[in-house]
Amino acid sequence: MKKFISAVLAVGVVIMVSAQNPLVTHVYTADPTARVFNDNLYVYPSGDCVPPEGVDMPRFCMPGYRIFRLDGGATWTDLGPVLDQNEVPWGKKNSFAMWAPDCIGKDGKYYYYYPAEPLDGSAFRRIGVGVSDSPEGPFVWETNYIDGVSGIDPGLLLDDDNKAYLFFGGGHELFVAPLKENMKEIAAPPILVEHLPAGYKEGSFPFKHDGKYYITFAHTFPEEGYTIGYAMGDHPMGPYVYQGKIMDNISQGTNHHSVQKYQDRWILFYHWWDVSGYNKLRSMRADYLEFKKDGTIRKVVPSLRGIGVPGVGELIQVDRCNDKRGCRTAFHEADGVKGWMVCETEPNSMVRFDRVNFDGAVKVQARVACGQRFGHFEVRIDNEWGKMIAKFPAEFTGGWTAWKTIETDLLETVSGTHNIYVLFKPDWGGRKLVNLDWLKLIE
Ligand code: FUB
Repeated sequence: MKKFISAVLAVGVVIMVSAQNPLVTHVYTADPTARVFNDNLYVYPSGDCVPPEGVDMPRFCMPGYRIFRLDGGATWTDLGPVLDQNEVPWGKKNSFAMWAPDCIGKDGKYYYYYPAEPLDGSAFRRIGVGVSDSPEGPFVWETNYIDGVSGIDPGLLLDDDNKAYLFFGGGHELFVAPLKENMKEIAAPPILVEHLPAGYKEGSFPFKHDGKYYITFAHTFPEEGYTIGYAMGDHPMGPYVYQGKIMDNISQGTNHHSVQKYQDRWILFYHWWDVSGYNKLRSMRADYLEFKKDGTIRKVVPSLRGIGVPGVGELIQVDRCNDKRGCRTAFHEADGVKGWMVCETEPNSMVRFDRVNFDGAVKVQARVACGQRFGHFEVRIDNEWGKMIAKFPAEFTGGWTAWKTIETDLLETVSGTHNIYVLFKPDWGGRKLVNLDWLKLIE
């Protein structure tokens, strides 16, 4: 059988980026499936793009996939492209139809599942698979799609007995089929996942927790639009019992997601389009998720803060704060990169940013834009009146949009993880102190 390896990954494009929510902003990413392999947290998203000139794309415009790995506490490394639309052996060229993928590890091999538009016109989408010795690829792509499966959004479950199941489907129905030992064929025809509520459903994601099987799915209610719902069962093939919503509708856009445990905490990965302002140019995000004692799930409220625990050398994006008082956060564009800043920093205003890892830090940097010279801002730990660990005088940078990185020594050695409080103190009569983009600990 003719097979080929995705050559693009071999080019080894590696870009380091760092973020709280959204996880990355240098490319649009959607449908994030997170997996932990060899203690590393990976995300396998799809990718949105602005349709190239001449491409008439009323739906999502999605040319291919990339892989991301969490390095340190808050740095998502872009491992580069993994599969381009025109490398799909059985796919229609330039179809921009590379919707939500998944990846699963079994017996030392990694299997990457993805939907694409088939060349033979036999369905809207078929699902293909590639295999690799590494979760980072390169993958050897099967020459044909999985026979007997047509639909979108593959979601994989590997049970404790090493049997695998493929969930898929988008529309009013979701399906599940057991996979053969080879992970490339289904072992029995797909069956309907029954007893789910009526309405449009897609993006099913199966997982197991405390002996129970869960299936989560994007679900639309007529008045509310996309939400994330979930159901629980005692067997991977069902029956499942609907339990309610994990996330309310956050905006009129899709809500494909995944649920993953990493370093003892459960995380919901999902996407939103707040960066682009357009619901077909999405950005992946993550927030912590909690189970109640009876195994049901507490609703997740989307935050800008997300899950990152920045340490030395990583950006502390204080604009994605846990709490603030007397100041605002707003979009700005610095060096061509769109981001957020803390601004309108009135006397005694404050931002709180939880979970910063101080191990090894001796200095702290701040990215600021400032149009005056009076007052200072200070960084304290643990509470607003806690130990002051840095003090920055207001420094005129050339104006409120002229960005500059300033640096100072930490006033005390701090170790471990602490919540930080940034307090803005303009001199008497000053209305605002500084625009602050980020802080960074330095060794
Ligand atoms: O990203 C394209 C499609 O939109 C996905 O396959 C669906 O789950 C929805 O997110």
